[in-house]
Amino acid sequence: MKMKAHTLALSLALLLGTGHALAQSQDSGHDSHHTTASSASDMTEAEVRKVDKAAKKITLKHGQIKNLDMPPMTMVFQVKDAALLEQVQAGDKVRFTADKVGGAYLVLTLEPVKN
Ligand SMILES: [Cu+2]
Repeated sequence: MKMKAHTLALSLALLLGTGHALAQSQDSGHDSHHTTASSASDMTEAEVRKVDKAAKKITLKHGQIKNLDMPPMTMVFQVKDAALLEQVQAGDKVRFTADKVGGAYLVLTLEPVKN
Protein backbone atom coordinates (compact mmCIF):
# COMPACT_ATOMS: atom_id res chain seq x y z
CA MET A 1 0.00 0.00 0.00
CA LYS A 2 2.86 2.29 0.75
CA MET A 3 4.27 1.92 -2.75
CA LYS A 4 0.89 2.57 -4.30
CA ALA A 5 0.41 5.77 -2.34
CA HIS A 6 3.87 6.89 -3.28
CA THR A 7 3.20 6.31 -6.97
CA LEU A 8 -0.01 8.27 -6.72
CA ALA A 9 1.77 11.17 -5.06
CA LEU A 10 4.36 11.15 -7.80
CA SER A 11 1.82 11.26 -10.59
CA LEU A 12 -0.04 14.02 -8.79
CA ALA A 13 3.17 15.98 -8.57
CA LEU A 14 3.74 15.45 -12.29
CA LEU A 15 0.23 16.60 -13.10
CA LEU A 16 0.56 19.69 -10.97
CA GLY A 17 3.95 20.45 -12.41
CA THR A 18 2.55 21.09 -15.86
CA GLY A 19 -0.19 23.65 -15.71
CA HIS A 20 -0.66 24.91 -12.20
CA ALA A 21 2.81 25.19 -10.85
CA LEU A 22 2.60 28.96 -10.59
CA ALA A 23 -0.53 28.92 -8.52
CA GLN A 24 0.47 25.97 -6.45
CA SER A 25 2.91 27.68 -4.03
CA GLN A 26 4.48 25.53 -1.31
CA ASP A 27 2.15 22.58 -1.04
CA SER A 28 3.90 19.98 -3.17
CA GLY A 29 1.27 17.34 -2.62
CA HIS A 30 3.88 14.78 -1.66
CA ASP A 31 2.83 13.99 1.89
CA SER A 32 -0.55 13.42 0.48
CA HIS A 33 -3.83 13.07 2.24
CA HIS A 34 -5.32 12.27 -1.18
CA THR A 35 -5.43 8.53 -1.21
CA THR A 36 -8.63 8.56 -3.26
CA ALA A 37 -7.62 11.45 -5.45
CA SER A 38 -8.97 9.98 -8.63
CA SER A 39 -12.61 10.48 -7.64
CA ALA A 40 -14.16 13.23 -9.73
CA SER A 41 -17.49 13.05 -7.97
CA ASP A 42 -16.93 15.91 -5.55
CA MET A 43 -18.74 19.01 -6.70
CA THR A 44 -16.77 22.25 -6.48
CA GLU A 45 -18.40 25.64 -6.10
CA ALA A 46 -17.50 28.37 -8.55
CA GLU A 47 -18.57 31.64 -10.07
CA VAL A 48 -18.74 31.97 -13.83
CA ARG A 49 -16.53 34.72 -15.22
CA LYS A 50 -16.80 34.09 -18.93
CA VAL A 51 -18.49 31.65 -21.28
CA ASP A 52 -17.13 30.87 -24.73
CA LYS A 53 -19.54 28.53 -26.45
CA ALA A 54 -17.73 28.55 -29.77
CA ALA A 55 -14.50 27.34 -28.19
CA LYS A 56 -16.26 25.17 -25.59
CA LYS A 57 -14.47 26.99 -22.81
CA ILE A 58 -15.55 28.53 -19.54
CA THR A 59 -13.67 30.77 -17.13
CA LEU A 60 -14.43 29.88 -13.53
CA LYS A 61 -13.45 31.44 -10.25
CA HIS A 62 -13.44 28.16 -8.39
CA GLY A 63 -12.95 26.92 -4.87
CA GLN A 64 -10.57 24.14 -3.97
CA ILE A 65 -10.89 21.18 -6.31
CA LYS A 66 -10.18 18.22 -4.11
CA ASN A 67 -9.79 15.55 -6.77
CA LEU A 68 -7.32 17.69 -8.72
CA ASP A 69 -5.56 18.91 -5.57
CA MET A 70 -6.01 22.42 -6.88
CA PRO A 71 -6.30 25.53 -4.69
CA PRO A 72 -8.95 28.20 -5.32
CA MET A 73 -8.27 30.35 -8.37
CA THR A 74 -9.71 31.80 -11.54
CA MET A 75 -8.91 29.81 -14.65
CA VAL A 76 -10.18 28.60 -18.01
CA PHE A 77 -11.58 25.10 -18.41
CA GLN A 78 -12.51 23.14 -21.48
CA VAL A 79 -16.00 21.68 -21.22
CA LYS A 80 -16.81 18.14 -22.18
CA ASP A 81 -20.08 19.11 -23.82
CA ALA A 82 -20.99 22.55 -25.18
CA ALA A 83 -24.54 21.98 -23.95
CA LEU A 84 -23.24 22.52 -20.43
CA LEU A 85 -22.68 26.15 -21.34
CA GLU A 86 -26.27 26.74 -22.43
CA GLN A 87 -27.52 26.91 -18.86
CA VAL A 88 -25.05 29.39 -17.40
CA GLN A 89 -23.74 32.86 -18.03
CA ALA A 90 -21.14 35.21 -16.58
CA GLY A 91 -21.88 36.03 -12.96
CA ASP A 92 -23.75 32.81 -12.20
CA LYS A 93 -22.91 30.68 -9.21
CA VAL A 94 -22.38 27.09 -10.24
CA ARG A 95 -21.25 23.72 -9.01
CA PHE A 96 -19.09 21.58 -11.21
CA THR A 97 -16.84 18.57 -11.45
CA ALA A 98 -13.63 18.53 -13.43
CA ASP A 99 -10.81 16.20 -14.28
CA LYS A 100 -7.56 16.40 -16.14
CA VAL A 101 -7.88 14.76 -19.54
CA GLY A 102 -5.19 14.72 -22.18
CA GLY A 103 -3.26 17.56 -20.58
CA ALA A 104 -6.25 19.90 -20.27
CA TYR A 105 -8.62 20.58 -17.44
CA LEU A 106 -12.04 19.45 -18.50
CA VAL A 107 -15.38 20.29 -16.92
CA LEU A 108 -17.42 17.10 -16.78
CA THR A 109 -20.58 18.34 -15.12
CA LEU A 110 -21.88 21.82 -14.46
CA GLU A 111 -25.03 23.03 -12.80
CA PRO A 112 -26.33 26.43 -11.70
CA VAL A 113 -26.73 27.09 -7.99
CA LYS A 114 -29.88 28.89 -6.96
CA ASN A 115 -29.43 31.48 -4.27
CU1 LIG B 1 -7.72 25.97 -11.10
